[in-house]
Amino acid sequence: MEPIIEKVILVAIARDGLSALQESLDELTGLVEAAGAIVVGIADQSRDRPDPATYIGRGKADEIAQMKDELEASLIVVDDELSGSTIRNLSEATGLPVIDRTALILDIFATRSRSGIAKLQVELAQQQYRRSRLIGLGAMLSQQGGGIGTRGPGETKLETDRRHIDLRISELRRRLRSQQAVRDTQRKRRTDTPEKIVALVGYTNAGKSSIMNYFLNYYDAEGAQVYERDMLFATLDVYVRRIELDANRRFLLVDTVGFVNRLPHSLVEAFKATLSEVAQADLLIHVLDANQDKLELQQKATEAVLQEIGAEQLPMITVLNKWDLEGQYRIAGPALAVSAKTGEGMERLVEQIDRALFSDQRVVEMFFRFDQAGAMSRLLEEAEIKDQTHEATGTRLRLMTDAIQREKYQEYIVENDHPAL
Ligand SMILES: Nc1nc2c(ncn2[C@@H]2O[C@H](COP(=O)(O)OP(=O)(O)OP(=O)(O)O)[C@@H](O)[C@H]2O)c(=O)[nH]1
Ligand SMILES: [Mg+2]
Repeated sequence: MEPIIEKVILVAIARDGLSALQESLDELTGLVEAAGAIVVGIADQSRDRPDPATYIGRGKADEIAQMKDELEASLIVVDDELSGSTIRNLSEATGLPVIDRTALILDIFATRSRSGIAKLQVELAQQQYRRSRLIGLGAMLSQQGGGIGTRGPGETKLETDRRHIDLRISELRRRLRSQQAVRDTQRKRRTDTPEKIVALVGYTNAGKSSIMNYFLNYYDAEGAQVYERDMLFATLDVYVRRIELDANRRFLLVDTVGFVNRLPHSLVEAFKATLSEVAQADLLIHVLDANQDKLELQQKATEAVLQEIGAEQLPMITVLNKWDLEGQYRIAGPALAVSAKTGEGMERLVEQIDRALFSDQRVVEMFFRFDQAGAMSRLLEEAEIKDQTHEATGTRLRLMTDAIQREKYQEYIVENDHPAL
């Protein structure tokens, strides 16, 4: 089959102002390009809520119908998740096939997945997506042929029969369960000899796999290097490698799939097994691309997914990667500047990992009189506050501390014998 280079018109509505719209469109453009297509036009519209029939208003849909030939457009990508009937209506109104944001992301995952388990997870997400849109969508998709949104593992023609899809879904679930059983056995073997787990998380293309490879090189670890590439969703599976800082201090480093804004729920759901490695970690390293002015948005996108998989409370070190490049954008909270390329900052990252994993972290209560504010502010540069109250003679704090800090600030500790909270 000839490769189809789709020419895409993006369709979006501005609900939360124009700058949010622009950011969302920039990300969507990146996703369209990651799917091997190009953007030839944008149709956006300010409105509070989508038109119930055609998402954008009828007039705007007519405009697209008018301009599509001149732009040689072959596909519309809508920056939202749509129902089957909205997709059909918009398609009829514009004369172009329509896919939504979710189908686009699923498509990228489908063309990128390599391992058996990732392929099964992607297909499960795709089948569930199709099943919930059968009404209204079927006829349109089958006309569409081999373009974006219809590609999938082992999928040549669209199965519009719901019963057929249901059978396929249970088959995929069964195969995933048995693959998962193999992984669980591997994991159990790991937990029998308890090892700390550190998981790399972050927006796609931030440099997680590159950091993994830096560690593999530097600590001469066993196991192959992982795939790193300048593209969205280069990694779609879980890679676990053992890193030995020295004979007594070792941990398992986990590299996995990157995130984007509004990662489709069906995909997160299907990737639960993969992402459970993250949820079970002892420590997260949140990797941000410091060369991106959008890094705070990317940080939020990652936090949202962490929340969805129940990993938002885990201890976390945030790193600003690609510090060797010009951008050097920062975030509000504490973060460590590093470069997986040059190794800059990596020593400090290892120190922080070391401290978080091996130095007996505990919450203690301390009291600082007002004339001890200097000592307090020194401690606050490195220890995380859980709680603070201002009293008549000073400040009472509950802090997460390590053994070194407790030793150094011993005189301020008021209830040393309390169990860790
Ligand atoms: N200059 C520079 N480039 C980097 C650095 N770290 C990673 N890169 C580049 O950034 C691109 C993405 O890196 P990956 O390690 O594949 O990113 P990832 O976070 O694993 O991405 P996904 O697997 O897609 O989620 C690659 O082209 C890397 O070579 C860095 O510190 N400096
Ligand atoms: Mg990767």
